[in-house]
Amino acid sequence: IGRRQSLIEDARKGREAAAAAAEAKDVSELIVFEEENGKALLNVFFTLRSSKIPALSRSLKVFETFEAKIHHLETRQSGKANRDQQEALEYFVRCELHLSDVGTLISSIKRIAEDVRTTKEVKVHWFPKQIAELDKCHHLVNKFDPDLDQDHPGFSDPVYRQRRKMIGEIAFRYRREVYVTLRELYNSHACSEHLEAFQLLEKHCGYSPDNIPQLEDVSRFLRERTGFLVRPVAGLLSARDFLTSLAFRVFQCTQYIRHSSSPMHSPEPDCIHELLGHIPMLAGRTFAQFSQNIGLASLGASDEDIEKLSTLYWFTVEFGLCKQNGEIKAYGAGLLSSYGELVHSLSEDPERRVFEPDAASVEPYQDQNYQSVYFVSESFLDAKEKLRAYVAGIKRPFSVRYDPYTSSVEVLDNP
Ligand code: HBI
Ligand code: NLE
Ligand code: FE
Repeated sequence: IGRRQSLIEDARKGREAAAAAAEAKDVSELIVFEEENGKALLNVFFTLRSSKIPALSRSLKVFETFEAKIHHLETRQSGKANRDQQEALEYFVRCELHLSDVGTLISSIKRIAEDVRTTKEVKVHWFPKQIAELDKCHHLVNKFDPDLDQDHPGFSDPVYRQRRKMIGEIAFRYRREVYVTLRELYNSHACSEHLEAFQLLEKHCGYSPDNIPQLEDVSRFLRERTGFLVRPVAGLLSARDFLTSLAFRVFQCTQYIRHSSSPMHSPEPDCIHELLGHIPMLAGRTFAQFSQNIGLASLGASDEDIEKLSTLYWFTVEFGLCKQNGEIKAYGAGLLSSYGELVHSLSEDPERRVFEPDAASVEPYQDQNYQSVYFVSESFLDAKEKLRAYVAGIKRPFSVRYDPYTSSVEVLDNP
């Protein structure tokens, strides 16, 4: 409360000073927003019509009274006559003083001197104009830093100090850390479709280390690229419900962010996973079609087939690898959102097999840690073709067709 009152007081003084400065003629003002202080740089020009010595010292006394720091003091010919018919001197003082003292200093000088002119540069402390800019207000006061303050109760406790340091670093780096680390890794680890879309997302959708993009913007972007829409979801859906929405080119996006103690891997989907992993991939035509086809195959399918389709989804859309120009790259969203697993998937450690839906759909998997097996597709077209052949083998007493004009599914009876 004390701090707030003093801010209100500062603001009041500031307004009064501004009003006083406006009254003083010839004040040209340049406001410079910067991050240091609320000081003004003031240039004062005046003449003293009486050539008696005390006139100058009296005027300098004014600067002293306001604790103005004099940067420059110059005496020069003014071209005007003083009362003794001698040429008057003009004085030029450049000083730094508190913003709220500017007005009063100028009026005090005016009482003693003549032809007073002033120009000033106002240094105003930068402040955020939008709530998102609060992220720039991250300067810590190290008054109670247990590493620096010998009186701190934890100063002699190294374990406590280590823990404090770690918590502090996490708070600083979280979010930025994941984005910046992943973005760097994409160059060598991500497939070309992901890299290409990611550039567009940075350009058009607010993707950046300091910003979490809005679903609205992302959804608009995807609609223009592949007709996919994103909708918010509170958490994990049943596999059937999740796959169903894919049939309509709707992607369900979680809204929360992973715990900051484990930035490199999250066992569950979070907004980092959706935004950095899935969204760029859904901007590609063939991949979008592949995803929708898994969804269409799931409509009305038996529980066993849902299980297989969601395993297929797991080893492709979530953890798939593919060949590109003789190299293996990641296209699975679970890899592209986890810098721990992205590196692991292309390292020596895991096993990599050629993608075959019959095998991939029954391969056991766990969702707590990095995978031990990945499937490598020749290309998205190849994966799509293999999926088509696999889906043709699923028995359903009907078939479905998606009508993009009406965003609806037509059910066709099988004879
Ligand atoms: N729900 N919200 C959400 N996000 C997913 O990625 C997701 C899901 N439910 C099930 C699921 N994934 C997996 O079973 C997929 O293999 C289908
Ligand atoms: N492991 C992934 C990540 O850390 O981003 C999320 C996987 C969600 C299925
Ligand atoms: Fe996912």
